[in-house]
Amino acid sequence: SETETRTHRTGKQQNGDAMSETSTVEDVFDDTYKEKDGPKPPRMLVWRNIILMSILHIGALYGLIVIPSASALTLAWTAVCYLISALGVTAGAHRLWSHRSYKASFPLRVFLAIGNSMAFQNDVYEWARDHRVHHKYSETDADPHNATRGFFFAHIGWLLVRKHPDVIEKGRKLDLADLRADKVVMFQRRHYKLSVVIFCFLVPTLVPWYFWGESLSIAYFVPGLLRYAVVLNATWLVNSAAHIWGNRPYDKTINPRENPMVAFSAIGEGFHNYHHTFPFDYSTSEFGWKFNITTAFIDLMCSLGLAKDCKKVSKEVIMARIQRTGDGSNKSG
Ligand code: ST9
Ligand code: ZN
Ligand code: ZN
Repeated sequence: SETETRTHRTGKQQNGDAMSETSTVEDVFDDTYKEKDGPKPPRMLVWRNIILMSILHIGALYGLIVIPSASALTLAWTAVCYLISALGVTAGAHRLWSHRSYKASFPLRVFLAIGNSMAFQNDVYEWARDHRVHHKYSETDADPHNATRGFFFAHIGWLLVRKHPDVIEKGRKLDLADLRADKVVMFQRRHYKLSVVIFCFLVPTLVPWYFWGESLSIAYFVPGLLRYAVVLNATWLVNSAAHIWGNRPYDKTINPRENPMVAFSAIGEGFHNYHHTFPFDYSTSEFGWKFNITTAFIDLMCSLGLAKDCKKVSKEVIMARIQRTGDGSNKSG
């Protein structure tokens, strides 16, 4: 059921690294792209998104205020929803579908797609397409959340304006055949809106109401809106904070950084200097389960026979890279 895709040599490899790793997707930085000269296209606000995102965040603030009135079970359920939706992004859209860093069986892919709809961050196909252009054209006009445009743009601003034409132009040239061949990805894309209504809003709200008599309002605002907004912001911090603050032990020539606080809230996705250096590593980090629930989850899935073929960079390659391009801050030596 898993599709094999073309194998690309990594750009870093051509630069003379003693690495043998290859990447199966177009997630490798392309240093041949040059931004177009001349004035940048005007910024075009998308008022619909500005209004919806404002309403969401006001609703989430209200959810924060009513936390003391929520039952312990509802709070536990909120944590469960956080975890499932976060895994749908980290283990699903990111490590599996954007980077193909491991292989997942059909039932696991169904679970991850449900978690992904619960996270409501665009369908897997669109998410992975934007994410592959982000890696390939990092910090340029063709990067959807180009962090050189500042914290706000990288965090949420990019979802409130029309995309730079280069994002779409370069995105259209990406090879996404592996995604189109995945029936779970295409099914989620076809039924995306309905799946979001069910898994992002109805299920989080109705479970506490039906099973332990929580008020519909608290169930809607806490495990529903507040949980959704927190997962969004934890995700966006990888694009904003982890592209601005932190050490660069693996490659000091790129912007992405190691940010432990982001790693914690994004269940393992804040080791972002490592991740942009070795995008195909299933763990997105050198340090195993440390701040990395997602890696623990994938390892558990492997032990249950639901996942396999995890790609991992060897210690020797990591050490050689630290020596060659690191900023000297690494503590693993
Ligand atoms: C959200 C996404 O929040 C978050 C992603 C974060 C990524 C983080 C990565 C970090 C690493 C992983 C860490 C995970 C940590 C998780 C922690 C969990 C605790 N290539 O889009 P349109 C085409 S979403 C090729 O309308 P505009 C497109 O197909 C939040 N083509 O562009 C279309 O073609 P056609 C909820 C592309 O008009 C045409 O272009 N969702 C590409 O500029 C127009 O597309 C929202 O808020 C591409 N890359 O509008 C809605 N892109 O016409 C967000 C586009 O032929 N989106 N195309 O069909 C929008 O409303 C709009 O996209 C827009 C831009 C307003 C932002
Ligand atoms: Zn990044
Ligand atoms: Zn990535």
